[in-house]
Formats: sequence, C-alpha cells, structure tokens
Amino acid sequence: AFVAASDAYPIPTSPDGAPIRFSYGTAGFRTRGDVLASTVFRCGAVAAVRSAVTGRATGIVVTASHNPERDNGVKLVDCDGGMLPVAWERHAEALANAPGWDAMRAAIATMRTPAEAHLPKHAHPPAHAADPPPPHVFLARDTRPTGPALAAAAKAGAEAIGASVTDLGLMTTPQLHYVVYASHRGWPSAEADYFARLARGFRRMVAGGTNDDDERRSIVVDCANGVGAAKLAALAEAIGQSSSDGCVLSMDLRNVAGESGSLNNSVGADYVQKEKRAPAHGSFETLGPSQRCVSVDGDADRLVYFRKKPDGSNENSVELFDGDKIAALVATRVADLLRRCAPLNAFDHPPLRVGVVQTAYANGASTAYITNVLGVECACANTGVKFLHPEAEKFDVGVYFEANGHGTAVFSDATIERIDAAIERVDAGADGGGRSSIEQCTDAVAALRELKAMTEAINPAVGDALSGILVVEAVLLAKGWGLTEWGNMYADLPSRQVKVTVLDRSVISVTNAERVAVTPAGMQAAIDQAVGRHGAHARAFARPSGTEDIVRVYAEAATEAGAAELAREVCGIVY
Ligand code: 16G
Ligand code: ZN
Repeated sequence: AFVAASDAYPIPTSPDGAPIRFSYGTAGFRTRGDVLASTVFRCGAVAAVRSAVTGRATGIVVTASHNPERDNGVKLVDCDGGMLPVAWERHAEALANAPGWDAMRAAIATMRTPAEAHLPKHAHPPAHAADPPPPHVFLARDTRPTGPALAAAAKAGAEAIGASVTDLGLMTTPQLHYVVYASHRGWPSAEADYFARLARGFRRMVAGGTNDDDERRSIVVDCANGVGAAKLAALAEAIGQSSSDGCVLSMDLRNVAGESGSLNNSVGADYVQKEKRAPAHGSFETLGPSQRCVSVDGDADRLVYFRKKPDGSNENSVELFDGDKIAALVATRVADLLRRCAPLNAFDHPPLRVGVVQTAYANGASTAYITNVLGVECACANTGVKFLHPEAEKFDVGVYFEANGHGTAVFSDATIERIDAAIERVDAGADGGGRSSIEQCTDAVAALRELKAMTEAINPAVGDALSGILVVEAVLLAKGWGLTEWGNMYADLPSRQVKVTVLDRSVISVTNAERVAVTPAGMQAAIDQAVGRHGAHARAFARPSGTEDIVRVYAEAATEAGAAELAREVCGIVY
C-alpha cells in the first residue's frame, strides 16, 4: 500500500533534471518547504515502521526551527521521546532518496531486520510482545505556510504503512517530544497535561516566594512570530498570570502576529544569539537596560535571555545570557539545593553525580566557572541534541545547554526515585531521628521539595524554551537575582563565530568533540600555531556545519581584537 501511495509524492527534480538528494542533517531533513512532500511522506512511513519495530508510539514534527519561513523540515521522535537512533537516520535517508518501488521495499525491509532495531536504553517492553499493538504515530507541525500540506503527507505515509496517526496540529517541537515521552511511560499525554505539569512544577518551585516588584516580575518575550506565541499564552494562563493575587511572573509577549514572511525574520533566539542584537521587531528599542527579555526560536526549543547594553553605544546591541549562562544558573541551583538537602542524608550513598554537558562552542569562561567555582564536572559533546542528551544521561543529574540556547536538565529515573523516597520519609516523619529532627531540617526539606518541583517544571524529554523560561525565572526569583547578579557569575571571554564557504566542506573531519581537525593534513597544526600566537585564553576550531553548506569557525581570546584577529586567521587557514 505504501509504495503504491508513493506515486502521489514523486521525488522532485532540480533544474538539470536530476532527482534532488535529501540528507538527514544535525536535526532531521531541512530545506525549501516546496520540495519536501516526498521526503515528509516517506518519513511518515519511517515513523510508522519505527513504531512497529519498537511496539510503541513514535513522533514526527514538521518544522524547520529557526530557518527562514520558506524552509521546512521534518524531525523524527523515537518511542522514548528522544531523538531517532543515528543508524535510523541512514534508513530514513535511504528511503527518502529511494528511486523506485524496489528500492523503497528494500529500504523498509532493512529497517525491519532485528539487527537494526537499536531499541532505546529505557524502552519499556511492548505490552503484548507476542501480539504487538498496531503502529501509532503522533504528528505535529509549526506555523509555516507549507506545514498543513506537509503534515498531510506525513499522515498519508504513516497510514499507508498501517499506522494510526494522532494529528496534534500546531505544537512546539518539545511539546511533541513530551507527548511521546509521556505516552511511553503511560502518563497522561494530552497538551493540557503538559501545561499542567510545567505550571505545577513552576508554582511549587516558587512556593512561598513573593514578587511585588513589577519590574522584577515582568519579562518581555520575543516569540519569533512562531508557534511558541500561542503556546506561551497558554502557559501564562496555566501559571495563573491573569489571577490578581500571587502572580509572580508576568510575560509580555511580542512578535506573536505571525504575519506572512515574519517568522524568524530578524527576530527569535537564533538571530539574537548570533547577532548579539535585540529583535528588530517588537519595539525592543524602546526598552531600558533593566528590562529582562527572552527570545525563543521558531519551534520554541531554544531560549536566550538578553537586555539592552547599559552604555547604549549601539541602540540595539545587547548583553546576552546564552545557553552557557542558563546551564551555569541551573547547575548552580541544583548544586545549592543538594548541599542544603545534606542534613536529610538522602543522596549520600552513593553520592549523586551532577554534571554539565557543553559543546565546543561553550565560552571558555563558562567552563572555568562550572569546573573551578562550582566544582561540578563538565563534559564536552558533539554539536546536536542527539549527542548532548545521551552524555547528560550518564550523570544522575545532567544539565546540558548548547550556547545557542537548546538544553534541559535530565534527572535519571533512579534520582527521581531517590527524591520521591526522601519526600515520603519526610512526609511520614520517619527520618531516622523522627519528627523533631525533621523539623530542625526545615531548610533541607524546602530544598528537597524545590528539587522535586524542578524535575516537574523541566521538560524531561528534550530542551524546551517554555519550560526553560519557567525554570530560569523560578531560580532567579528564589535567589532574589536580577540579570546583573546572574551576569556576575562570570564574564564571557570575547568570541567570534564566522561562516566560511568552501568548495567541499566534507574534506574537513574532526574529533575530540569537534575541537580538533583530523583532515585535511596540516590544518590543525596551522590552527594550533595561530592560537599559540594569541596567548592565554585563546582557543579556536573549525568544523563543517551539519545544517548548512558551510564551515563554521569559532575563536575566543582575552580581548575583542584578539578574538576577531584569531577568527580571521583561522578563516584564512580553512579557506
Ligand atoms: C540543529 C541542532 C542544534 C545544533 C545546530 C547546529 C537539534 C534539535 N538541533 O539546530 O542542536 O546546535 O543544529 O547546526 O539537535 P550546525 O551543525 O550547522 O552547526
Ligand atoms: Zn528550534
């Protein structure tokens, strides 16, 4: 049925008549929306086959994240709510490019071979292994104009394989991840359950806190004219923004209109982070430097905070609180809370391992802060959530953020069980010494409850701008911090990120979390020499992008001029 139905979705050809080749990049297929129907149709089939193989529901999101509005893309979500196994990216690619019926049959047959199952680590076994449930796929899309037609193609592809499809319509990427994650665990997985969980976690994190200061309470949110706008409005409702008493956070949503062509257009987290400028729309130029602002991207899986530079040298240049700063803030709070929990003796045997996972793009000052000041382990992974998330899972509590603002905190199942057990002991007054000793531990108990609340406010499946905003706001409120105090954690080293266009970026291969070039011969030695000339704190690397046909160069140094100069030199070497 599938191969027959595929005739309605022919592979498009380029102007020279050759079929367009589609590749699965860092986070799925992504290109111009008007050529994607065949790929999305076939991805529907991949999601369905993946569901059949795992015996669990999978997910598919039609989105191109922070890309321009004319682009679209497709991300596949594995049955545990995480990313598709890397081996299956190759299967998806083989099916997307299969030239005819036989090639399609062969690609699907390969996916179905038991050796290719790659079951996720935490996969709960199918309920009826002998009589597997029919495949089931959750489907969502962002607000792009090509979205409805492509979502229909995804649905057709999955249904042609025999899957039932739950079309959730407009959703952020992390919401869809959460739906699949929750359904895998047998939790309520409707959209309302997602909002309720986040809001409950947030309210409990800030329990007892008050915020009478209007300025401290309000944040201005740049929604990138994307799907995050409507969802943030729903979230604001869920946390009780409109209730007059007890409101601790009020969100002023900007760039919500979604007029044609406005998505990610000089707005959104990617723009703000890369340009270090306020969004060009949404009247940000009228805000003062004390106003806390946050930008999300087109599918609301990234967030970066910012404020106007107090010196006002350039009216739109901002002080950025990027993913590194968010990770440092969250890790600091986790470490604080665990320290305060110590009198409860809940996490000593064995001690909880807390870690932060970064990429090569993390500012050197953030790595130094986490390691030397916070005394928390710091690991470095390849770019892309599919590499960071598994690294974070190696810790009991793993905080990961890319500098671009994608990230979350992952509490292992065992850690959550230990937190729950400790809360049960506290509630039962059965903490060894009995009730009186527990009452002496008021602060420890408050810390324990806040830790539990944080596990609810955070999206456990993947980085999520909505839950990220709630966690950051709750931590700032609890610490009584504004952006100044947050910024004082550490000062970023000056850095530059530059794109270099080359004939064939695939000649560059990298190792050691992308910080060292293996090929072409001599390139790394030349980079090392350049770095050596710039003294202490200098660092640079070049890696081929996984999402664009370019090479990315990153450089940092003790001074702005040094970083700019080093970036220029490395670009010269790459070129
Ligand atoms: C994708 C990744 C993001 C990564 C970026 C790097 C996910 C969900 N998204 O947007 O994590 O930072 O690609 O792109 O994995 P690059 O390979 O072009 O530098
Ligand atoms: Zn995104």
